[in-house]
Amino acid sequence: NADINKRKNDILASMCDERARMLQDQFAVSMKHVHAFAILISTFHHRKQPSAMNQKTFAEYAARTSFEKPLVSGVSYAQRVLHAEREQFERQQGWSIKNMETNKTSSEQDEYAPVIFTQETVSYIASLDMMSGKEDGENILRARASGRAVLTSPFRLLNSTHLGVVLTFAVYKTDLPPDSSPEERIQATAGYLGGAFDVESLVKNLLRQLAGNQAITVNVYDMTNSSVPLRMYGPEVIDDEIPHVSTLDFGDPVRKHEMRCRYNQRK
Ligand code: WA2
Repeated sequence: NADINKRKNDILASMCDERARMLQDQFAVSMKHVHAFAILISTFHHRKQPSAMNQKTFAEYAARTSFEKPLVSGVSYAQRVLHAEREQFERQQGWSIKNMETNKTSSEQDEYAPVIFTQETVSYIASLDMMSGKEDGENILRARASGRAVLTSPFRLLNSTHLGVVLTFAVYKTDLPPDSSPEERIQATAGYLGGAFDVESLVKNLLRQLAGNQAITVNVYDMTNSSVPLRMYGPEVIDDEIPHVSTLDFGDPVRKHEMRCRYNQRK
C-alpha cells in the first residue's frame, strides 16, 4: 500500500512539474516577444523623426505576431505625458486622456500614461491613463525605475471577468547603461509597453492539451507575500489533501509564484 501511494505521489509530482515547466516556458517566450515590442516602439516611434509607427501598423504587426505570445491576450503602448505637455498632446491626438476608473476625462495629474497604440483585442484601453489604475500604475513606476520586466499581482483585467497579470517594460528616450540609477531611468522614460496575460483562459487552454488533464486539479498562486497566497489560476480549494508544489519563475524577482497540483476525488 505504501508502494502504491509512493507511486501515485511520484506520478502527481511529475505531472505537476511538467505543467509548471510548460507554463514557465510559454511565459518566458511571451515575455521575450513583449520585450521585442518595446524595442519596436523605441526604433520606429521614438528614434524616427517623424515617427514611423501608428495605430494601424501597430495593430497589424501585433495581430500577425500573436502566435509568438501564446499567453498574451493583447499588447499596448502608453506614452509618458507630463502635465505641461498635456494640452498639446490631446490636441495632436484629437482626444482627451481618460481616467481608468471613471472612463471620463482625467483630472489634473503631474503626469499621465495614456495608451496610444493597442492590439485590436484590447482596443478598449486606448486613451486611458494607465497610471490611474492601482496595479497598472504600480507596474509603470516599478518598470521605469528598474529597467526590468515587471509583473502585477493577479487582478481582474478590464473588460474581462478573468484573472490575469500585466507585464510592463519601460521604453527609454536614450540608451541607458545597465548601472543607471532609478532617477536617471525615470528622467529618460518615454513610455510603457505592456502585455495583458489572461491567465485564467490561456492557462486553461494550455493544460487542456496535456494527457492526464482530467485526473488532477492545478492551481497557480502569487506567493509574493507567503502568508497571503493570491490565487491566479484554478478553482477555489476546499479539499485539504496535501498538494504537490512545483516552483514557477515568471522572471520578475519581486514576485514569487508556485503551482499546486492535487488528484481529483478518487475512489
Ligand atoms: N492591458 C490590457 N488589459 C488590461 C490592462 C492592460 N494594461 N490593465 C487592466 N486590464 C499599456 O503597462 C503599460 C496594459 C498597460 C500597458
